[in-house]
Amino acid sequence: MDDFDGDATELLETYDFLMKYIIIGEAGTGKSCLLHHFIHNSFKDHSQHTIGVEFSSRTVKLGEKRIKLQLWDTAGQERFRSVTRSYYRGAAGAILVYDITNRESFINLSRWLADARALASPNLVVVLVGNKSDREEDRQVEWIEASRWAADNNVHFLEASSLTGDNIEAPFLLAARTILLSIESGALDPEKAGSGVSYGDRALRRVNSSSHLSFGSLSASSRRKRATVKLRVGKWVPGTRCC
Ligand SMILES: Nc1nc2c(ncn2[C@@H]2O[C@H](COP(=O)(O)OP(=O)(O)OP(=O)(O)O)[C@@H](O)[C@H]2O)c(=O)[nH]1
Ligand SMILES: [Mg+2]
Repeated sequence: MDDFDGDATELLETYDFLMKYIIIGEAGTGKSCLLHHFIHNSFKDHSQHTIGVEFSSRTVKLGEKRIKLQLWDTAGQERFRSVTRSYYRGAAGAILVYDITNRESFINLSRWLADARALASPNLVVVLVGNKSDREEDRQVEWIEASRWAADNNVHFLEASSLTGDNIEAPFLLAARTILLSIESGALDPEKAGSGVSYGDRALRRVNSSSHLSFGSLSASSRRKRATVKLRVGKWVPGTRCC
């Protein structure tokens, strides 16, 4: 946790950007556990199927920017599909989860992605997560196959374990960094309705005082001692949009 400076319980909730994320994928792939580990830094014992949608949030730091993530953990079960879909609207980021020990959850990814792209922000940033990487002996989906699928579908990809905590923060930070870069390039306008991002009061104050938002700290973040974008993406997909 040294390389990560986020605290969901902070009293002084100032932030530069507010970003909406959805966590999607088949039932039982470990979405709730992934999110629980990200928020509480521990494995969620005895996780039950999510009923509908559950909300949580955490503020993270990327370079000089404080970003509040609004996280919508959706139920994977088919019977909740119409309810959960209604939460896709205006999401800036999607964490798309499959279980590396369950081939079915991988086969169905296309459907999840199509739904998300149809309903969320037009600039939706998707990070594919192959969860349960601790269960190597039960693996049914090879890393190379998933990385090809990710490249073909223009999404980021990594494997993680909600049990051990391995790579648990990377998907959330990676999506945030990609979204920030889109804002910087002008591709994404936080003031546009449905963008999935809005300015926090910290950013507005800065805009007022300088009329210009600088993201220089992002690209320089890896050089900074307190850099927070130290993503462990060893299993990265060459040619995808980030890093
Ligand atoms: N070994 C291992 N088990 C995991 C991991 N993540 C989740 N699990 C287990 O997988 C099961 C399902 O986890 P959940 O987080 O509830 O799954 P979900 O995707 O939220 O399921 P729905 O809410 O029904 O969509 C639970 O029994 C967890 O203990 C992991 O990284 N490794
Ligand atoms: Mg769940």
